[in-house]
Amino acid sequence: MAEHKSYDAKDIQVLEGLDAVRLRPGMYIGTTGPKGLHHLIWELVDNAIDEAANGYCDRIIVSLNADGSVTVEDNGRGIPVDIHPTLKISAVEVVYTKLHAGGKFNNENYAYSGGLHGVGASVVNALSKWLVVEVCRGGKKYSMRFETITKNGKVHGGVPVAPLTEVGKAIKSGTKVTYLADDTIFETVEYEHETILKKLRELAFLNKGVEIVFIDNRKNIEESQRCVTFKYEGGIVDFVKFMNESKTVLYDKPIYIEGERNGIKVAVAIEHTDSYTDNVFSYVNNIPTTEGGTHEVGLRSALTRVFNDLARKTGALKDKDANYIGDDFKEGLTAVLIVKMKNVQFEGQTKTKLGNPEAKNAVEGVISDGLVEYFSSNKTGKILSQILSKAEGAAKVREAARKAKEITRQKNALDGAPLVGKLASCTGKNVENNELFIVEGNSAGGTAKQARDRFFQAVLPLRGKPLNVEKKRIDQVLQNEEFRTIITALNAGIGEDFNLANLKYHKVIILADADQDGAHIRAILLTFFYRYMRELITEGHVYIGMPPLYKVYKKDVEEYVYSDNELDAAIERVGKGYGIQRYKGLGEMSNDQLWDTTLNPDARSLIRVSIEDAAEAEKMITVLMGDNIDARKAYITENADFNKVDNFKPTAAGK
Ligand code: 0RA
Repeated sequence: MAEHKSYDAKDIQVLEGLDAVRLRPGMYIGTTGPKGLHHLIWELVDNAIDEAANGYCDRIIVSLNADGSVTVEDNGRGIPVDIHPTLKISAVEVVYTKLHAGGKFNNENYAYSGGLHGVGASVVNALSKWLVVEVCRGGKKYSMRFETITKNGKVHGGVPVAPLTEVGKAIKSGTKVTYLADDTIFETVEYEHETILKKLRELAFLNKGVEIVFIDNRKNIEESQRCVTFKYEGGIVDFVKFMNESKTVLYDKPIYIEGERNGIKVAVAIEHTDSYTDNVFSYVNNIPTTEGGTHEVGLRSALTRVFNDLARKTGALKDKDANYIGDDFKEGLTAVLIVKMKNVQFEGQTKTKLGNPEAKNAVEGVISDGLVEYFSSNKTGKILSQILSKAEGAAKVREAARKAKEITRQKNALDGAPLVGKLASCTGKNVENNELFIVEGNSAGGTAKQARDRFFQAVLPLRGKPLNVEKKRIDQVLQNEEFRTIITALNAGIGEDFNLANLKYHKVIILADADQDGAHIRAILLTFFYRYMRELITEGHVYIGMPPLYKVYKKDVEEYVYSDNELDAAIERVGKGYGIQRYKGLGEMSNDQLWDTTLNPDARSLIRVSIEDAAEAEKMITVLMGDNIDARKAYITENADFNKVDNFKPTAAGK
């Protein structure tokens, strides 16, 4: 390799920005865990997507290379190579060494970019051991390399090895970036195939017609998974169809509406199914808005207003009838909403909630007009009547549920008795410290009751599998004893009445066996929380307890092992003459063992459930328990090992 003549001191001063990134990576990419690592890819892909969104590029290739580096390549115009008038360095160099440099080269269209939330390619450079960019533009090919170097005992990230250099001719144009993430910065530099696959598929749905290729050339990847191409000419209409694959739809073709108001671009695809729950996904500038926000409020208002009007006009609602509410049209709704706008403000716990008030009116306006137009045709009458009768059913059940809830409330107030028998509550009164263990099975529940610290740990054993909430309406859920017990124990209500302020336990810990049944019970409980107590998850109160799978022991050493991957290492540590005990279920453990491994806050490991985990659990339940047998078979085959603890990725390891 060539000798690394870096720029002189003056240039390193210019690089102070990048050193700041290395000093506090969290400020720029959120975390140095797996999420932050993957953020590097999204940062570069965002830039390529911007180029595609402006119509200059229709193919993006993301490759995981065998040496651990990542390449992101596009066939856009190529990053400009001319010398910046004041900085006296090439535009390429500016892009990779200046924080937030992207804007300087922006034209008007470019400003919608997902890159708005992005901190730019320079952050990727700062956090890489090396980065090489190749640009093809104007018939020429250019290249530039950056490295993280040590100078006078100090580490500097992303230092140019030489200025941008012409290296040959080019027929087409485009940009190709390859970087190696710095393993001294990141907790792990292992990329997750599945995470990248999902995200790239999502981006392909959101950017119709753009071909996105994912190549995984790492050692352990099966031949059949090495190369995947996504390209959806139908965009979000295809996305909705994809999500409804395992469901029974009420009409064949999703309704698609797009338009622009006050500079805000809006597009939505909508399709109802016979399910009782909804799946609404929204994005702002390609960024998922998991917590919703003003644009979703606009969508809801449009649906409520237009469908109520149409119900009156067609006589589905009589003069004496009350209007439907938004939830009635949301039942069974699958929708993808995308908004593109400038000056985006994100709010909420995870900064995934759109705050801009102007987005509500724009979305509501575009979608209302679109729906009115769509249903003014005489060809759409049947679709309308399907939607209206679905809403009518929802409204009836809403009323029934209200009554059922009233009964439940009265019942709970009257006979706490059966509950007291099951729930072993704790004596401490500080709800912030208190923990509720929801334990699979009576026998494990009994052990947990014996083993726990009664001061702050309560135990609720579940007898069998709780009712599968898929395909159940809220009134049926409320009649199920297991769920009633959970609702009563948590004390915070359910659905619209859910109020976190009344929560009795700030940690709700699901404790199930590490087998298929246990995974199923976990998924059912998560789906229940996701649907009826979502805040419990978004506010970080739900955890998965991790019982050990094995104990490796010898005379006076013993080591507990929580995943198959760790077993070999533990055996090695314990050394010759070891024995192994395998725990098939929680019920096999003694009081002391359960305390030492799973209950004791100083020793146990908990996984905090994120909203993404819960959504994933719901999806698993929908597919596994839903109507579509083929989809179910396919899912089971693809995800045969649905015990994997990492279905529930740790977002914050709790103690
Ligand atoms: C600004 C202006 C121009 C190209 C780009 C940005 C650009 C940036 C990236 C980042 C990754 N791939 C990219 N492709 C293009 C070109 C302006 C012009 O040609 O006039």
